[in-house]
Amino acid sequence: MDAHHQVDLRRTRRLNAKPDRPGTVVYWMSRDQRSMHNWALLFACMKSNELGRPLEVVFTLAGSFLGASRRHYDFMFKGLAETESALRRLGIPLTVLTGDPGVTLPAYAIEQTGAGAVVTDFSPLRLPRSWKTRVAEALPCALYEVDAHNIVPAWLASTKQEYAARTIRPKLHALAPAFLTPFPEPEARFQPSAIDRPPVHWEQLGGWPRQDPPDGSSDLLLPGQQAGEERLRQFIGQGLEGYAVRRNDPNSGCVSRLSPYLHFGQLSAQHVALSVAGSPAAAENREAFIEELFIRRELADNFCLNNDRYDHLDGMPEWARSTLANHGQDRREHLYTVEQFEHAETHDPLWNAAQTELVRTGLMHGYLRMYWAKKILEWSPSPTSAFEIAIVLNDRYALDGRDPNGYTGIAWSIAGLHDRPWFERPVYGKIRYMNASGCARKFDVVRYIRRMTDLGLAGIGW
Ligand code: FAD
Ligand code: FO1
Repeated sequence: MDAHHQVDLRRTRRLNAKPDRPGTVVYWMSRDQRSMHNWALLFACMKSNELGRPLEVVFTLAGSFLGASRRHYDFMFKGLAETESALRRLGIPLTVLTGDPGVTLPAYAIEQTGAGAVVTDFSPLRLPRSWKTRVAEALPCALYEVDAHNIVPAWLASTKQEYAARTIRPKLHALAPAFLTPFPEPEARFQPSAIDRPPVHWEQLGGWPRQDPPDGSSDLLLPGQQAGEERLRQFIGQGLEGYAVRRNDPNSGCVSRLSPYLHFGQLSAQHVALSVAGSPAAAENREAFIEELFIRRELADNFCLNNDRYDHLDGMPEWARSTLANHGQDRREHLYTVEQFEHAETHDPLWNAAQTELVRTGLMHGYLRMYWAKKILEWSPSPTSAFEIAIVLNDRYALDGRDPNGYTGIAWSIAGLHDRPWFERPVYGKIRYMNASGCARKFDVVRYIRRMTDLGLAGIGW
């Protein structure tokens, strides 16, 4: 099998009406920062063979990206450096351009490569979409977009904003047999000739924020494709078997912690899904995991792709905005500023422990993320400010922040997205409520708090 015949063209779409020309093929890598299991790279490879021209990869470093801080750039650069080496072994150079991608990418493609076709990966977020609109316009050749992130291409799964998991699930399951297929082996090959480009000096790259936020830690997950593969292997060996029953217990170690690798595209969700599906774990665990990785994750891309206001209260369902407005004047028992939230200075030890986990490790367990966001709603002056605070803190500290999953998770917790009205209560209105005693029924809250606070970082190992 070779890449030539393996890329389903429904994974690709044109972003302008310009033709391919004789010239280098550029893969403008953004969301899918890996050399393996990458349909955008495979399609670019296919184009390069078709045109008989070399292939090169370009990453546009966009200065400050949606509140990202040093921990994110460190994670991203280490992963990209590994990808650069792997690509070089395939005869494909990787170049980094610094500045506004809407300007730097077309200038490079025209002046340095005489590009014949440009291929990029897909993101539903507004910022990368706005870069692409400008690049599509400025290029003299075709710009193709390939959904290398989702198992089912987001534009094929559904053309409208879905109501909930229950409405997108049958659509995704119907398309899964066509798309949840193995990757060709070997993957990227056959590009006709290599071009010579200087290696990237990652440590010398400028134009990104070097500061970590206060209280940050450097003891984070190991970045990169290989570290992601290792984590996947460990999870399949040790955590997956408890996933269906114990995933909501933050002390159990039964979640994958793969989200940072998936966010930066250091791992392919399709590869993860195939690995889990082929594992010896019990069906209930495989199915529960694939429900999150496939259905919930692709529902989040569907939401951001089809709702430009994915990160604002005014983009939320009508019933939720109206119930929150009805309770806008309700008395809040506690009110905190963004700084108090940030420094884990609330009256609630469980909330503070969850915030500490986020700040120290760049991760927060998924069950606590819901509790964390709902309490921000309860203790903020308005739902609008709660929405903003949750996004700022998530994007500043979470290694997987600035992701459709994050905007969707916050919208679900605070503004009823993909959920239904519940019993009415103060502040929340009909938004689903959560409290600490509910958490205590699910897991050993005291143990979790002790792990996050008393034991400090050394005790946070899962
Ligand atoms: P696992 O349970 O091992 O799941 C495997 C994968 O499935 C995850 O890596 C993720 O890609 C996907 N997944 C799991 N749960 C969800 C979900 N609820 N929605 C969509 N995809 C899911 N996820 C992010 O990737 N980035 C974020 O910034 C983010 N912020 C969130 C904020 C809030 C308030 C909430 C409620 C959820 C947020 N999520 C976010 C979704 C989810 O909590 C995380 O994806 C999950 O906790 C990551 O841990 P894991 O990899 O161990 O998950
Ligand atoms: N993608 C880029 O193409 N250029 C960047 O400079 C860049 C920075 C960046 C920083 C943090 C982060 O979490 C992601 C970042 N990405 C960058 C990746 C990518 O654009 C996003 O992950 C997706 O758009 C999310 O859908």
